[in-house]
Amino acid sequence: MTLANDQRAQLEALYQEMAPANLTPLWESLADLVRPQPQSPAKVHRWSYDEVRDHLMRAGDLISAEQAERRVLILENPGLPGQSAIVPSLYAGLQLILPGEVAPSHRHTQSALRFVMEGDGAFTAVDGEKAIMRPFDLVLTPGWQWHDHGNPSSKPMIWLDGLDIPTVRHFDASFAEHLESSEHPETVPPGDTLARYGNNMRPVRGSVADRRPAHQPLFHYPYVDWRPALDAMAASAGIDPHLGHALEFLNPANGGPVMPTIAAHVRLLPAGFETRPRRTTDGTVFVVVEGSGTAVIEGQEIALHPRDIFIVPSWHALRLQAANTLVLFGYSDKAAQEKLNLYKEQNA
Ligand code: 1HN
Repeated sequence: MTLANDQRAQLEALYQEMAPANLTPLWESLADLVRPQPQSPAKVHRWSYDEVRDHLMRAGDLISAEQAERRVLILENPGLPGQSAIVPSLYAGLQLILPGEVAPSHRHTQSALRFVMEGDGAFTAVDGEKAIMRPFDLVLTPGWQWHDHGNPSSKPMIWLDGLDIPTVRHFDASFAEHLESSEHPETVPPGDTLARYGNNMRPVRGSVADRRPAHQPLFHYPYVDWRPALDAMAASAGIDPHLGHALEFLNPANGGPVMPTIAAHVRLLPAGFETRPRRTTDGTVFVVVEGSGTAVIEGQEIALHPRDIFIVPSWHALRLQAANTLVLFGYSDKAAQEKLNLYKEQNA
């Protein structure tokens, strides 16, 4: 905008006079507000699992899960300081639960996923049904479902929490409640819902609504199921040049993404494979499940090692290079963006 000097001076005087009335001129910020393409404030970043784990274990010596309610280190994007956000719409943290500990039952409008990084045999109980967790299992606690965690095993358990906290904050729609007792009473035996809904089947007749919310029945996607599915796909299908072999986790109630705001998927790249560049509007959080290689994100190279966590901000082109069989888990706000007709991708 080019303005004459006296015009600029008079406008500045006007801005000062209108500020106490809570008014600002759109023409000074229009270009920032309505951009020709996304310009994410989030930065490309990788957290080394071992480094986060060291800090988390030290926290484990200093504060109990019961005291903390949830003993979590937030993975804060360096471009979004103080916002508890890993990308603008999503949160990520690493949670530690030590042998014998209980993280008390609560529920909130935020939707959450857990992706197990380490340990074996701790549980998340969702509305009183335990999902016994093993490495690289995906467990959901959809919005407004009671959840507590416990670790009856003899080893620490660590998982990645992925939540839509910044999204719910954006909509100003956060509600939360605590259960009086720290553990929800057991409603059905562990694995009951997985048997009913996890095999592409559902009860012919059943009291779905009074056991599990009909819109969101399934909450456990075990590694022992999804990992062989990727291998089978890799053995028989042509490979997608942009994704490798990729499978999305589904909500069996509607065939859509796992939760209303969050989509999650896994992908496998065979040794030596390199993907073509692809950019999407859903900034994505990735976990390296297995293998090693390189992620090239808008030209920035990131070395990938097992259990590392890295992010690809919105509209950043990603290329993946697999040194050996590379398996990744990823989650993003694609589910929300598709509902809002915002999602776009470009495959080069
Ligand atoms: C939460 O409920 C959990 O249940 C973990 O494990 C992390 C971060 C913010 C708000 C709620 C959990 C959370 C959270």
